[in-house]
Amino acid sequence: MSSSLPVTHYLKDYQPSNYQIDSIELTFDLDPLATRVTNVMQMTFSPNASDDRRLVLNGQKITLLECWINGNLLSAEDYDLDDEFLTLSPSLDAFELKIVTQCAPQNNTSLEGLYRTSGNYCTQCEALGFQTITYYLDRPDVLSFFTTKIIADKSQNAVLLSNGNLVEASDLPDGKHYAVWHDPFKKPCYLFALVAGNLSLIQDTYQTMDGRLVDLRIYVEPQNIDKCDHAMASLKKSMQWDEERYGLVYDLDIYMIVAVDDFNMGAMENKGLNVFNSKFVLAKPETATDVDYEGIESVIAHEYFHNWTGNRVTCRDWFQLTLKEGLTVFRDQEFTGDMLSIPVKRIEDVKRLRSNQFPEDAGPMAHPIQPQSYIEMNNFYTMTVYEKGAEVVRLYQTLLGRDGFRKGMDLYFQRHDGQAVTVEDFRNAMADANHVDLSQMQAWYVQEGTPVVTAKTHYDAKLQTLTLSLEQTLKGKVPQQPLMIPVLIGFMGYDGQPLTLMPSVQDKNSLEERGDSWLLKLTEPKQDFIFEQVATYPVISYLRDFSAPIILKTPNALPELEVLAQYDSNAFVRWESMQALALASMEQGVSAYQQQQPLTLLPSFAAAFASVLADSSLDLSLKALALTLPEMTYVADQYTEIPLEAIQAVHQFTQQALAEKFSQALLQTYESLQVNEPYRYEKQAIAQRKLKNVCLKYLAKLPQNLAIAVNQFEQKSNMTDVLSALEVLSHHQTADSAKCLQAFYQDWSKDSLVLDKWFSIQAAAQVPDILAQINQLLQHPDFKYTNPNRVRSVLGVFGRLNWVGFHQASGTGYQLLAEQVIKLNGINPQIASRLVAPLSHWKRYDSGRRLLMRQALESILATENLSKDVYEIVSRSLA
Ligand code: 0A1
Ligand code: ZN
Repeated sequence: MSSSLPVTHYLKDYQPSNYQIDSIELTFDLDPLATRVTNVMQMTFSPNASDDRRLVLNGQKITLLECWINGNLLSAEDYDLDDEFLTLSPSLDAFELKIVTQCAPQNNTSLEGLYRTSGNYCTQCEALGFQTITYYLDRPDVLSFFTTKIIADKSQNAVLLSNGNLVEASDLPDGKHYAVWHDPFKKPCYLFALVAGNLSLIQDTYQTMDGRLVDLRIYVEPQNIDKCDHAMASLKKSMQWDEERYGLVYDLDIYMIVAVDDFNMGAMENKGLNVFNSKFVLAKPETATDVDYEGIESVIAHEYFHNWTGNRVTCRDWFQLTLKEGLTVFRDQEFTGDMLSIPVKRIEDVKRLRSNQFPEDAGPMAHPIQPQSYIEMNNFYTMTVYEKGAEVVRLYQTLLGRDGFRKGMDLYFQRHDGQAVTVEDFRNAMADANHVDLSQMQAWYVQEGTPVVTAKTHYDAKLQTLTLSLEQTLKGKVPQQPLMIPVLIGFMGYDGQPLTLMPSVQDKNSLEERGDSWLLKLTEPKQDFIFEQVATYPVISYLRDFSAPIILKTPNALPELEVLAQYDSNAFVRWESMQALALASMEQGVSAYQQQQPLTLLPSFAAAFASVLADSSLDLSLKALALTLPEMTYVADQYTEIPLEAIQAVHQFTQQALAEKFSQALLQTYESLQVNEPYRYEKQAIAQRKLKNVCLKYLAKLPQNLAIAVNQFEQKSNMTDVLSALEVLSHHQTADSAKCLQAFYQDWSKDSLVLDKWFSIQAAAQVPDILAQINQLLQHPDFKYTNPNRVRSVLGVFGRLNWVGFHQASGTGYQLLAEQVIKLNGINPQIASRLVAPLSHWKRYDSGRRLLMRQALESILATENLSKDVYEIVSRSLA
């Protein structure tokens, strides 16, 4: 760390800006090592509570060349300049401020601000990157009209793009040319973008529901021009969906997407000019899997949806990030559900939430969806802000219904179009549009941790009443403010027949009928819900559709889980019950392992597995999900101190035992799903591939079946099947496996996204000498520290997905990760800091690992010139 401790920023310190920037004219004279930026701003003083006249502009890593006020050049005595701020003391209420600076995009490996990727120029300004381009009031509540002139060498930069509409373009002497773009919508600077380079494009049009034609363009490197069709189709579907579902229409005449190879995140919603990680644009059947196709469809939708939820209505300050991200993730989830399958999407989202967000919320980085403080804002683009944020938005829809939610959205836009607002503004719009009091929802925004709800039942056979008691706790305690938790439940007999039960009269306010379910509204720390005229004790289906982001402890035991897994009308609960049975099986396995008893499958789990496998009425995607075991890390989450070796042994045993026990049925299912059709990204075809590859994974646990995987690999039908085959082979160090990996490299070494898959598969492999393998990958000529996708494909995958390899008892995995974090800290702090997470959960492991993980974290903390990004995560982890 540098000598002074980094500054913490607090939500409670928010103050409106004392200056506004009415318009900004930017001129970029692009040069790899000396780009000159001229920034002319029309400023007005707008006194805030502090009564301060000083104008404090943000600016970092740029060289100030000139500064002018109303045409007068300032001298160094006229301002204060340090590493972060340029402070002026203007005496006028309205004036023109002109600032000329220089920067070197070629040397910018942080991929924040203006940088180079594959020889092209591009920008990334969210959250606070604009201040590395020019001096500015870099905060989302300062909205301005942007005009951008780009001047560049024409042969190297045929394409010159910025936000809004092209207003002028022409050639200049010396082989240069320029373009001027004007954005007619006021925006915060984090939505600014510039792209220049030699790019190819595909074009299409979309006719909006009010009859305007929008010019749609996707720009990519020339070699990728054959991989843009799916992205374009996804964009058009998104535009249509947002019109149909929310009445939201696109507002500019042009919508551009640019795909770049070097990008820290998934994509960025810059107004009219989205910049995407190429991973979320490029696809053709030979190169992209179903998961990639779905990822593209949903990220394209996500960025498109931001045009209203984020851009037209933006955030007052960065603590409100979930206002745009939680809402936009919710919208993209709903979109994907509508495009593919609502229950499948719901289950996938819950899996993601549980395996990524729940641990974050239980670890040292836990924070509310509206964080109250940060050191480095970029560290708060988290699963909590995004995914839990989306769950909280979903709560409004669950409580108000789809129509009520839509009314709230309408009012939100009516009130706040063109403004920078807060999560309270969103909640008030939802409440006011529906004439309800939603003030209790506030607790979801400010309290961290996953709520635990414990359900208990009492059946009174004489009175024929069933009392269901729900009790909520947060971090083991009664929450400071009880949360409003909607719990959707249903009833059935032990024969699987649905039952209709009626609540007692006094419960009517806290209960709502929803189809064949009841929505219980838990608002107190503890609450009883009473049902009357209950002839026999029913099976209760809890938390249908995962109606709240909680951990629900139910009294359901194996017999109830078996009934639910087989008969529940709710697909989520059926899947959940299968998971619970699998978990029960593995938990008893862990105990057996610890007592050195032989491992067995729990009979009720094996029976349920058999019946799912044989069920011909079940949707194939749901079947694939039901037959997939919970991940080892999910099993680990059930323990206070993780019994790693036991979980690994039991997980391995369970897969093996199922493969042996059901080899016939699995093989039959596998073969029945072998279709000789060209790849289509379509629900049924996706489901078939998914189930087929789940079967393959089990089958490959038996050595005699490895040939099936080799055969599937060699067919080269599509990347989904090729990669699934390669993945199962990668865990076996056989000649076949080596041959397939080699062949894959030969085929794809020139396609960076496919090559990432080759790196990932090897980084995730469950092989004994994984450390040597990781080191080899790091030394491979195609490994690049400056490319985030490549780094994630090795180090991200190793730390997050190779649970057993990373947690080797010797601690070599921890050391390796720490060394790599230190190395990346100097190259790209955002990427370095994101790699730390797997070490941060050290307190949950056994004493040996605990010590080694802590030492690894301490070695990072002891590094000189540690970035704020890494410092914040490591210091919180060690606290
Ligand atoms: N707003 C983008 C994600 C994003 C966030 C931060 C970035 O740099 C630090 C880049 C992109 C989204 O939600 O899609
Ligand atoms: Zn977003």
